[in-house]
Amino acid sequence: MEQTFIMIKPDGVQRGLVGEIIGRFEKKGFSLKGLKFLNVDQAFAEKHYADLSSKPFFNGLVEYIISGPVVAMVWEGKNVVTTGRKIIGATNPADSAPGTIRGDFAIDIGRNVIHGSDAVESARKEIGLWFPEGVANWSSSLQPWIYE
Ligand code: DAT
Ligand code: MG
Repeated sequence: MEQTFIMIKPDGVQRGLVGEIIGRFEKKGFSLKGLKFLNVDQAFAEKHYADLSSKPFFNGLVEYIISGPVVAMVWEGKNVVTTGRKIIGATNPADSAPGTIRGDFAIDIGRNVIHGSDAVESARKEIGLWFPEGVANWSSSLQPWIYE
């Protein structure tokens, strides 16, 4: 089954949105496979966002991600990468539809509350970076009520 990497950024933690965000993925029917609450350092944040290292906002982005603890998660389910991105909403909260996490809880692009992998391949890379020890092995007993 497909997996994605989801991270609640420091602003999401500070603003008390952890339960709300986890609840949205849970209620959708996705399965939580990995979860940790941690601070990352500059080198780690730069690695996570390596693809964006040439962007003018890169240094500010790294400073933001290391400014407080984050919630790192692995979620599993059918099409979870694409659907997870839809649940999160557009990168710039000015363009995120109401009903999405960023549309409901964010205003500025540099404080957009949450990260989600943008493709199956980047999800695989990000899960490897954030969860080198692996994730939990379980499957929900509700699966027959979620999948036909
Ligand atoms: P996403 O997080 O939706 O995958 P991204 O990977 O293009 O978006 O960029 C990573 C983060 O960098 C994004 O969540 C917020 C920040 N960012 C992106 N574009 C930006 C811009 N033009 N100005 C400031 N910050 C930006
Ligand atoms: Mg991205």
